[in-house]
Amino acid sequence: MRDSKLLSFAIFGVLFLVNGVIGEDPYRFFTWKVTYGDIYPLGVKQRGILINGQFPGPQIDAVTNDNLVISVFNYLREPFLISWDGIQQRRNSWQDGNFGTNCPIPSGRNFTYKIQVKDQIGSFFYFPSLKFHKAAGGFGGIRIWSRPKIPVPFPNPAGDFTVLAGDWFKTNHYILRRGYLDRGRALPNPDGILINGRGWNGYTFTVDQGKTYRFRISNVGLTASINFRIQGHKMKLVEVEGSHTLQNMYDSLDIHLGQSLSVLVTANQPVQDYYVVVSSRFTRRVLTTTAVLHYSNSRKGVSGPIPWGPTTQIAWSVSQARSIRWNLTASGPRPNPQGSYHYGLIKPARTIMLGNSAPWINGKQRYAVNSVSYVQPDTPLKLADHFNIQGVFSVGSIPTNPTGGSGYLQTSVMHANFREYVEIVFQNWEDTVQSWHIDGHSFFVMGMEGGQWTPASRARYNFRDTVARSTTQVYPRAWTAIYIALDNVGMWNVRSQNWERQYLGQQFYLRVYSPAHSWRDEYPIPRNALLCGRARGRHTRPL
Ligand SMILES: *[C@@H]1O[C@H](CO)[C@@H](O)[C@H](O)[C@H]1NC(C)=O
Ligand SMILES: CC(=O)N[C@H]1CO[C@H](CO)[C@@H](O)[C@@H]1O
Repeated sequence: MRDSKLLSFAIFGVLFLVNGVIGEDPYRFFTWKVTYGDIYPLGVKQRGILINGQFPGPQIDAVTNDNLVISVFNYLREPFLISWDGIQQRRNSWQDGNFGTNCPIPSGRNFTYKIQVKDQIGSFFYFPSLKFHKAAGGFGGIRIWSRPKIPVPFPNPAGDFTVLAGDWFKTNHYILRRGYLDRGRALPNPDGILINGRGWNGYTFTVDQGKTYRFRISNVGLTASINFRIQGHKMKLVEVEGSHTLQNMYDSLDIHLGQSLSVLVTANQPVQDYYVVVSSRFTRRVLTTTAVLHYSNSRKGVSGPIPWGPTTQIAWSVSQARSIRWNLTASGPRPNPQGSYHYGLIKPARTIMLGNSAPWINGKQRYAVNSVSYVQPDTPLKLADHFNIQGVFSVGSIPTNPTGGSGYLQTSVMHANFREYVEIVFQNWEDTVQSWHIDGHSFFVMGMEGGQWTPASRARYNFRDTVARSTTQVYPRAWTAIYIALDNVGMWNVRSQNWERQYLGQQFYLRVYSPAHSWRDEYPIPRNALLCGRARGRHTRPL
């Protein structure tokens, strides 16, 4: 039974590769100018990072399998890269836009990303990955629509809103970076929350009474989980990072760092304006901001008390997380194992356990995974690997289980075999909520619970209808376990979505490796790849 299923996945895989010719799908072209610009999101002037003059940056709309050609012109005085959260970059970690995969676009230069949103739907976002630029903007929403013939498990909404929300600092990003992080000092608390780049009642969503709207909400913040709610309105959850969910109703939803989801909201209340509220979660001081849900014929502004968020802390959030399930009968592209709902029937080949910690190293605050605090090499790992440049990294430079030892600095790369099916347990012994992301893949969230994970914990996994997503939270002194099909050859960033932690070392790269070196498994290096560090002067094609 199990073997015949695996065989059918394999056959499907071959057909997929034979048919999956990149040239057949439509192209969409974007030209982005990245500049500094004055922004005043919390009332004080800050140097923001704008894309085509906009903060947040422009929305990307795409249909499943579209090819996106995005030319980025860097007019900052610093090197710059954009990464694409949750976009799987199949066979193509060359376009992932982290320092481990790409050379930074130098000041005054340009680079053209070529990205195919293969077999994906859903709500995602892009962000600047280097130098704490994310604290200055440079992020924007990505919507991947289903192809016209693919049924979507809910009626077409009357409108589709992107909500980019998150905590924000009034301090400029280079001071956060140079004055705090680079000196080994933890960041101060954030100053507020932004909704689409605006503070209190700064942003308006206009709706017609009686109609239903989709809100795609991403937590693009730096350090805090958030809670989202709309005064007087219930929300029907329909999608989480590309998985169509069971359509449960919620009064409010927790969204952890880097996570995205979609809800449907029907404007079924008396005609007036209502608060759209985002507040920080699990922070000592609760930060709150509001936007406005404006009924198109309303003459009455927002009024009444701002609805409270959940007052109970962890238990409420955990039980809400468990209620988020996959709609097994909804159509749409599926995560691997391709075309299958049977992720729970396949036995993982091994278990990797990742423990986060906050060690002091050489008198500086750092963050670590299995005691290793990641340091940037002088050359992107992907290029060092491709050109076989020795001494940049070594595979196996991070243990696959927590060691309990004290923290140390290392350019950490973990080995994995192409098509390996792996269980990863994120074990959190700290007092803060963690948020973990894996590039190039989506994974099944099997379970989360307090305490230490043991093999007996598997008895309480969801083997049937959990969602596949690319970012999962891990509660304080608790674990979260995932199953992941490593079906995408490349050099993939595994990171904390807390940007202070990511910047100070809570990340590493997973090198998903195939000895076949076939273009069926991984595209060749792009002709326009920037070459830097010890890859400078090499050639992207053999001479
Ligand atoms: C799941 O999707 C199906 C098919 O589109 C839809 O009819 C159904 O209402 C959904 N079920 C739930 C519980 O959300
Ligand atoms: C679209 C575009 O103008 N691309 C330019 C980017 O920069 C290179 C040189 O670095 C030019 O050759 C391209 O024409």
